[in-house]
Amino acid sequence: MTSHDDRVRYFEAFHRHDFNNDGVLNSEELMAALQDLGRDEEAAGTEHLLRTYDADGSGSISFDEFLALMEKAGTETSPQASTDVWDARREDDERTRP
Ligand SMILES: [Ca+2]
Repeated sequence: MTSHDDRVRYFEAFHRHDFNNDGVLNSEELMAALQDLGRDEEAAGTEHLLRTYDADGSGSISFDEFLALMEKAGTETSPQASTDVWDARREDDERTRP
């Protein structure tokens, strides 16, 4: 559940980084907004989030989509973390090799 305070924070970050004032965030604006909220996303990670949460396929994130993103992705592991899991698995494979 997103608290009222979180919603206010997301709302402010969303609008502060809507640089061209079109009411939605493109990938650049989304990356800046996420950084403002303490999520340091690479450009590739931001593109991934944008594609995942762009419910209407507009290529940009509306505030509703941004809320869904922060509610779900805020607690999810980032793509970087899944790379770490892959590396750990690969090390295991090497260790079990004769
Ligand atoms: Ca915009």
